[in-house]
Amino acid sequence: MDGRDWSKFLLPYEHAVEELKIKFKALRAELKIREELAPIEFVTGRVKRISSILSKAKSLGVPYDQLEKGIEDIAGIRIMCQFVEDIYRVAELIRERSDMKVMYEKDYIANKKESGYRSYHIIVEYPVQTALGVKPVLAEIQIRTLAMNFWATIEHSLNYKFKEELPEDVKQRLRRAAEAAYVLDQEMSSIRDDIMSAQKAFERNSNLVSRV
Ligand code: 0O2
Repeated sequence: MDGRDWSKFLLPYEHAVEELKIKFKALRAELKIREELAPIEFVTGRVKRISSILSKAKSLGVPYDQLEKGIEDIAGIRIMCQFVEDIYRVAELIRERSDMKVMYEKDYIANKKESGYRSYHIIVEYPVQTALGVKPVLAEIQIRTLAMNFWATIEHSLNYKFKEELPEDVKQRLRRAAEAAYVLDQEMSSIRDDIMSAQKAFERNSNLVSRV
């Protein structure tokens, strides 16, 4: 493929990322109005770089004429949540949508990756309206807490700097850091639960007092 062919190939993915970002940011805004503790903190998106598409295709053995089906994260969306419970809530909201079709899901929270990586991935098929008609493209939606994102961002950049040849002791420390991030997530959830229970008890007491 030359530069022009790549631009044509990537166009629907660029549209998909832009549209999905707008849609999930709108969902975030709506939930912020409707709910006291909205589940979405922030949303980002990117189209995979050509060099990354080619190296992933090579490592997965995907032929160039099968990139659309073989590489599922050319269009990528990230949704960051405050709490682990919010991740499953957002996944449910995605399943209920009629503007995208869930193809499959990967729960790297219940089943963390060897590196220590945790996130919830949903592969969706999203219909992009092009000048030539509807073009369905695959997009990967990664849903994670702020702590999971903190860890994944740093681990990714360290791997990139060291060309995926991190020394074993560094990998081990990163795995431990991933566990520390997960313990932090659990503690934050527990603090939230305690505050919510205390607030409910306070509201119940206030109602009783106002009735007297
Ligand atoms: P980039 O730069 O984010 O685009 P598998 O064959 O199952 O191991 P597969 O099929 O590539 O992996 O899909 P998977 O597991 O859903 O992971 C795809 C993306 O998840 C990655 O994209 C990363 O964004 C993220 N990810 C997965 N594992 C790790 C990890 O150990 N550390 C970090 N930081 N991110 C991870 P790319 O293409 O690797 O990179």
